[in-house]
Amino acid sequence: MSHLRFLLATMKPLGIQFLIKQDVARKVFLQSQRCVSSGSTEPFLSGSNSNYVEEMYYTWLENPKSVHKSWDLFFRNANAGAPPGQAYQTPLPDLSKSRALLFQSHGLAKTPGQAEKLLEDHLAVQSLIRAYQIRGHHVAQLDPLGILDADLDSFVPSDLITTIDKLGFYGLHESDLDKVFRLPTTTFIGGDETALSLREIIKRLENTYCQHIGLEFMFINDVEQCQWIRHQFETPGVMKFTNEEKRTLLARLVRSMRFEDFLARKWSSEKRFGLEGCEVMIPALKTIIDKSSEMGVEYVIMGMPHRGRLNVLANVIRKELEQIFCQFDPKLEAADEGSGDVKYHLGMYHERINRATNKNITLSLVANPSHLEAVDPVVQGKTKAEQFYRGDTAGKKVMSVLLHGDAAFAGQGVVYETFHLSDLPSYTTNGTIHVVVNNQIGFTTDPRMARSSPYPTDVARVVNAPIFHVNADDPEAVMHVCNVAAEWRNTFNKDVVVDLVCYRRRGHNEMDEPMFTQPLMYKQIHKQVPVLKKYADKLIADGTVTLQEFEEEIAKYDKICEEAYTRSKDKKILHIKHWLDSPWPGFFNLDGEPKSMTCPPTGIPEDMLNHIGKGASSVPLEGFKIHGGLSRILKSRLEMTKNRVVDWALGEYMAFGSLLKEGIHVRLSGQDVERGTFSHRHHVLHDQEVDKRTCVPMNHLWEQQAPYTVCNSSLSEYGVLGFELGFAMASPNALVCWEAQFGDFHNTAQCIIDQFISSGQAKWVRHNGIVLLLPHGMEGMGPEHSSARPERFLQMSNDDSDAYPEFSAADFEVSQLYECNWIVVNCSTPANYFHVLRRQILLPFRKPLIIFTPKSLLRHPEAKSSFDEMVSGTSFRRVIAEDGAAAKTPNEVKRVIFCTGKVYYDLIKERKSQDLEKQVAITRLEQISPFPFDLVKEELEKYPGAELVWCQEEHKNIGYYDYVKPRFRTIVNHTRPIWYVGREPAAAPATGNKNAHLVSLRRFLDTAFNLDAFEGKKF
Ligand SMILES: Cc1ncc(C[n+]2csc(CCOP(=O)(O)OP(=O)(O)O)c2C)c(N)n1
Ligand SMILES: [Mg+2]
Repeated sequence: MSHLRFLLATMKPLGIQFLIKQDVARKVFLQSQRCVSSGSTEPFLSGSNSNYVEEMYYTWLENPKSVHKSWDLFFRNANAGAPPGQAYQTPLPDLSKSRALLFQSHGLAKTPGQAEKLLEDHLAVQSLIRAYQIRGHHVAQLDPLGILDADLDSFVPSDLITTIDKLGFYGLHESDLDKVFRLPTTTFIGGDETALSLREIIKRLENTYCQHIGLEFMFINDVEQCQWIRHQFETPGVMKFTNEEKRTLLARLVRSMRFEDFLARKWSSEKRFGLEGCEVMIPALKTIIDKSSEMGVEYVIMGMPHRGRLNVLANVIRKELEQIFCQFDPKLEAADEGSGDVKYHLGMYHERINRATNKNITLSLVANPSHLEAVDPVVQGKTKAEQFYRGDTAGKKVMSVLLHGDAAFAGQGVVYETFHLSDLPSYTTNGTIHVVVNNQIGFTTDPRMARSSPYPTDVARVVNAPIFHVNADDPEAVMHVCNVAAEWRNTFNKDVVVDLVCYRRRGHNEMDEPMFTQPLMYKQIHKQVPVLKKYADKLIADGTVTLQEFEEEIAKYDKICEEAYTRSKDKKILHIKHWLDSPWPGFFNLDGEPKSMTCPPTGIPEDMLNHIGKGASSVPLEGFKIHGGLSRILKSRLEMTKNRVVDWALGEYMAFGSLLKEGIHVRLSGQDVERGTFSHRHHVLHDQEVDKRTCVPMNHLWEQQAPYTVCNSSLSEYGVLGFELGFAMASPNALVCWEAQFGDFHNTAQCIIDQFISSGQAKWVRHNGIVLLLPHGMEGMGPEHSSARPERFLQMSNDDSDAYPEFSAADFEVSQLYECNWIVVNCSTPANYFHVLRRQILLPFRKPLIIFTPKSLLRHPEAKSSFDEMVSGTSFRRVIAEDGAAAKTPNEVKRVIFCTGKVYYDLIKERKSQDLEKQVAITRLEQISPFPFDLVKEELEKYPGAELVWCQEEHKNIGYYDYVKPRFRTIVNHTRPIWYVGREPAAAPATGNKNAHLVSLRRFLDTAFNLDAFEGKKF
């Protein structure tokens, strides 16, 4: 103890903050714990109490008034260096009413011994209160079936078990139950009262923490937020609902339940992933929406899995029922292009009046693939974009709601990646409400086999999101939790989780037999009275509704369903475009078609190039000191501008800067994109003398311009690419680019690429113009960092290898682009990169654009473009044909080498060194897919007698060869071979040995210019 006091005594107020930061205070108490066990001079500091002392001490450090006066005195005295045994003094009695009661019930604490007991008992009660707040959820009755433990653990904390046990644990006795205790400021169970009997304290705590709501929030590192939650749940009478509210809740449950019943009656053998067992989810969502609308939210964007999706469409979004029912008709023909999707994946967008608030509300449910949780970051990106375009920086008008299944929420890593975006300035949506349909099963797998964490929701703890578990068979408890969740989001703009602990009345889908695998659980489920009946019985019993009213409500909704069913029979055609989650008003014509089938030239006036070049070379802020190395880079940009040339970075600058002037928002996101992985971009300047002072010159280019967002992302591909895809969904008038650090890392976002980017339009008739920048190239850097896996993107391209497209020459390019699922390019010049970025916006429709971007070419002296290639009238060149000596005398050409990307520079160097410029033509494919059949054909016809070669630096089974080969053959009608030159097939995309890399390069360059290499070979 003397050690503690010594250290306490030395903690002068000014040093305390420092000590807290250094965690010295904690160590002090750890030491004090050791000291007190060997005979304490402060008698109340027994070993078991020292934790409380520590707790008190921290609380006192934060705010001396927040602890009991006795503690305040003690710590003050200790701090002032009071000798052993004298730091504690009995506080002067408070004469308030409750205090008087308190002393009455304990007997007047006149002597130090009595005072000490009083203090100890208070400490015990305070700890007890805190125990409920921290661990009460372990005791709460969360499982409606009453057979499972929502936290996967049947163990009940010993300090919260029976009254006797817990009293003993805290050194209290039954005789203390009627004693009155002053309540600490960290509880609201007293309401207006500041002291309560221990019996009442326990009763109220059990009511709050151990009934049908289990609260997890005490891990939050913010006292104000903890206090807020305690206030919302502990305040006596806080869960009272008016009769009107109860009737609305019942009516919503009727709709939810009867909708499922109706589907089950009409289509008993169809999969629909019904909500039975969690019908309360519908009123829960409606409550969240009502409350949020009341607080000013105008647009709610939702993402959800299969379970209950049709019900959400019908009863939350309010899609016309006949539109839903007609989807069950297998004979219905789709009117739209594309392959469409099953009914429980489609999205929806609906503007309507919110009946509870009489305000306008827009609801959007984002279409999603089967891949559980993949839609999470997409929803967040779309939400961010909608907030951004409305200037809703605090998320007061637009919000997202994400629904999850228990197994998926715990199992899918993208959930974690999405949570980690939640507080990043360029990615936050200012709080998401997560609702988990925790039916305590994932397909056939028990929770104990599906996760290692106690709850499926534990992932949310990483961002300090409060988690409200609630028994889904108690609709009022669910509504209270949802109201609080909506208010939480509105108050703190942070994520929150509502965990609806429920069950699944049927199998995974309606065709599955759950008794195969969960026999006991399902025996119980078969006995389980549906929540609607339970709640209706309750309301009828307490007179809130009559049986007749209840039955009328049911009959009314059944009639609505029947009538819609009849109408649905008349529907002969299905329009997927009626299920769009993100309409783009005005972008297409009224039939949803592009307004034209042309693309204007993408070049810009020379003075604009000059202006942007100067902007890219200067620092627009006064007194802003940049790094010397950067000054040199900016100077070289100015030089280039004067010389009318651009390198890669400047070409990109020209594209972005010009689009901004045209009112197009540009957003570039990815790991380290601000500087650029290869230190070439430098879009954010950092003051070398003022910490965190930054400047984005791109935002100072024009007086009137769209904003430019460039943001370093978290180290996630799946989450961030999904997010940017969602951002790009919101508006066609934005260039949204995601850059991978190296192209190969895109495969950790493969699900977004396969499920959304490549196939999104075919499934959901939804356009998306996202741009993927994937650094790619064999540079001897090893198997990683080399290949962006072009073969995979090409393999997923939908243009037919065996059919020459039947478009007219004039609109070949645009028509082909319109038909394709995405565009894959590998530009060899900065000018072409500039054009392809601009074409992305100038096209009358949107397609995803995949660009394999260079690494060494960024600084290659020859990879520069003249302004002449970028000025008005110029355009993106899908093919850059040979225009040197070979092109002048095509009949003398022996070989035409087709290639793409960086290898072109190796090839021309080699050709020059071998003096073969007349014999060998080299033509670049800049757009690989859709394959530029028309332009390649022109080239082939130009050199009728030449041998055709495809040359790539990638291994044969990697890269482009498998894609281009059949297309070349189609053009020549299989009359001429297209020989392969490149690296041998390999399992790894590149060697890790620099020398081996150079040897293989040498080898294939030799073959490329060995004009006898293919003599006598068959094709
Ligand atoms: C990424 C992914 N992996 C696997 C599946 C196959 N699958 C479909 S539903 C399901 C179980 C989902 O359980 P849960 O998240 O608890 O939702 P519930 O069906 O219980 O509502 C699985 C594994 C999938 N759809 N997505
Ligand atoms: Mg489940």
